[in-house]
Amino acid sequence: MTPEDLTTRAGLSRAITLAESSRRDHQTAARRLISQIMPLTGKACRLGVTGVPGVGKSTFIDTFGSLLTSKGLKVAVLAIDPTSRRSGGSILGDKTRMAKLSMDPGAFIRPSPAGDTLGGAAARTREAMLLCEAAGFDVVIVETVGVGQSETMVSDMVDLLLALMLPNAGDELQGIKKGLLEVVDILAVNKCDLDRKAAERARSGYETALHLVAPAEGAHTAPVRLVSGQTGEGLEELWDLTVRMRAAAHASGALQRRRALQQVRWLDSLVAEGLQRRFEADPRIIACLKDVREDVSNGRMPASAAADYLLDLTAEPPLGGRG
Ligand SMILES: Nc1nc2c(ncn2[C@@H]2O[C@H](COP(=O)(O)OP(=O)(O)O)[C@@H](O)[C@H]2O)c(=O)[nH]1
Ligand SMILES: [Mg+2]
Repeated sequence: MTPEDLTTRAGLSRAITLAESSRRDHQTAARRLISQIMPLTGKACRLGVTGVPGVGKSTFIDTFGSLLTSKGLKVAVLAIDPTSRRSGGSILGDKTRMAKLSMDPGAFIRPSPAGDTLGGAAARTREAMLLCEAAGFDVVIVETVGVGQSETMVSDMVDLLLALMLPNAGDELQGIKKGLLEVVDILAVNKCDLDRKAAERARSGYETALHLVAPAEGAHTAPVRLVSGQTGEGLEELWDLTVRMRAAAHASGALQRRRALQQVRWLDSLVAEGLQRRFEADPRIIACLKDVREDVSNGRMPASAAADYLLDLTAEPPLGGRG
């Protein structure tokens, strides 16, 4: 495939499929394509959207995305789905919840593949994001369910992370994850059409919680807004806020630093995964790993000594290798 192929929707879809494939020749072709398109990437506004199931992510993305396409922006929607392995389903499997956007010629929706690992899913989503940018999309929305490490992972590939929250503050605040508060850039209390008063109470609750985790040196805390994905209330203001925050981060250099850090962390995680795969595929490890694990589990060998033993094994050049 060549970069020109990305100008059609079908071509973009095929390129993403190529990047998702585990076949080695596909991987090689995808890597080559991604290297070629690098100069065309990086201009899009990368926006993460997270929240528990039922908070209204699909409905929100449908309305918000439609608002953006009505402004002439091209919008791509991708997903990192930590639940797809277990359920076999995927976040964007229910395109019915994005009825408007899935019919919109200005939008591209890509259901998440049934991933093997969260890290693997994240790597594919990053590549899909680059392909969408090269295809000319102005806004790339990465959706994730707030499960496990997924929101940290999304925050690590976007410019801004938006968390949608339910308006029933009392119960919700108990369960809000500190990890989320630390990585969120904008918090939106969704479904504010249901109960205005409750939504306002939720807002001040979240504001308090955000101040508590804020870094001491007067750094900014995430703003909290009220929105309704159903009625569209607050979405225009939310987009304005997004644009303003991103422009400010660009002007201060914070956006460039964030992206540079993301690239290096991505490199590190690719290297770590590659080493892990190489380790697990090493015949010397395959030959003894089961026994060593058993020895560790029976307490015959301390885990630390066992790890040293295995790592020392692979530090030697492979049999028939060098020399
Ligand atoms: N009243 C109200 N209901 C909403 C709103 N957004 C979503 N819903 C409803 O909440 C339920 C879950 O929405 P969905 O978008 O599928 O949530 P997701 O699981 O986070 O993707 C559906 O029944 C929606 O109709 C909203 O802004 N207001
Ligand atoms: Mg959904």
